[in-house]
Amino acid sequence: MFVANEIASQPSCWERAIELSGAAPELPSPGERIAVVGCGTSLYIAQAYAALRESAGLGETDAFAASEFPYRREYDRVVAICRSGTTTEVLNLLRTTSLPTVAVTGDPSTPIADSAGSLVVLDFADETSVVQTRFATTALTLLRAHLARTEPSLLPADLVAQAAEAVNAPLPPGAAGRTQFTFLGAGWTNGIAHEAALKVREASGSWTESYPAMEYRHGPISVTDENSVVWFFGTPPDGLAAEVERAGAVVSVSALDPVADLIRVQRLAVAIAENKGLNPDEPRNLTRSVIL
Ligand code: F1P
Repeated sequence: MFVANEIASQPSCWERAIELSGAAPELPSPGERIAVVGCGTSLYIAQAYAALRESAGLGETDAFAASEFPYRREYDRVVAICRSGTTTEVLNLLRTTSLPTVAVTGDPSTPIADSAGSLVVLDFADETSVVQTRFATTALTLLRAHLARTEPSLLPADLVAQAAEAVNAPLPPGAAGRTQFTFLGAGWTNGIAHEAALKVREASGSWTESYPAMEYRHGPISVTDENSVVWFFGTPPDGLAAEVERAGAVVSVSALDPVADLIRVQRLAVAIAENKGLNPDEPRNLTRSVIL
């Protein structure tokens, strides 16, 4: 199974990304007004990065699906995230915008090389799998480590060790046998929650949802029962984890860094697929790169 090996290789990929972040002058400087774009997983990584950068006061940062870019707005730079280097919406945007662009990609031998103004190449984190795991987390670690050069608190000093812990950490007992999965975040971890939901959806063909944690009380909790798993990234709002547990859900609250905790979700996605007799390397109706 390709995806299981790619999941396990994340600690060493993150280590290389942190090293590379010191030698990536193409990435935005503090104060620049930037737009970050991607599709699918890459969009959710863009959302996490945008919220992290803006909340740290490092510059106005908006995230968009590449298909939804607001062409009338002015930005100092567009940052595109694209593992394959071939996703149609990303290439269209890079080719049509007059703004300066930089792309973070896994494969510099693809059309993105001629479409973006500059490239940051994470070929060491590229993947064989359709379902993205290590490219996404490595791209986020690179971007986060680059921000941490100005604001060190954004990157835990033991992040790589936490990733190694997450590769082997126990999964919530009984979670892989459940049928409905909800991921909750706040601030920058909303992007992580969306990516977690996409991962379980893609790899295991399960019904998944994601919300800001405080929003869960405003409706979604009404369908929580003994078929549910509810996964918190970061500290849950007061009383919510207990409330969700009372409703019958398996609850995950972890002390790990949220991106390290995403590794546990990737492993959960594989475990659910195996329980259902599915091959997570062959998600239904999905291709490694979506070309329209
Ligand atoms: C975008 C994407 C992935 C998805 C699948 C198909 O890829 O939608 O998010 O998991 O692999 O492609 P990319 O633009 O980053 O290559």
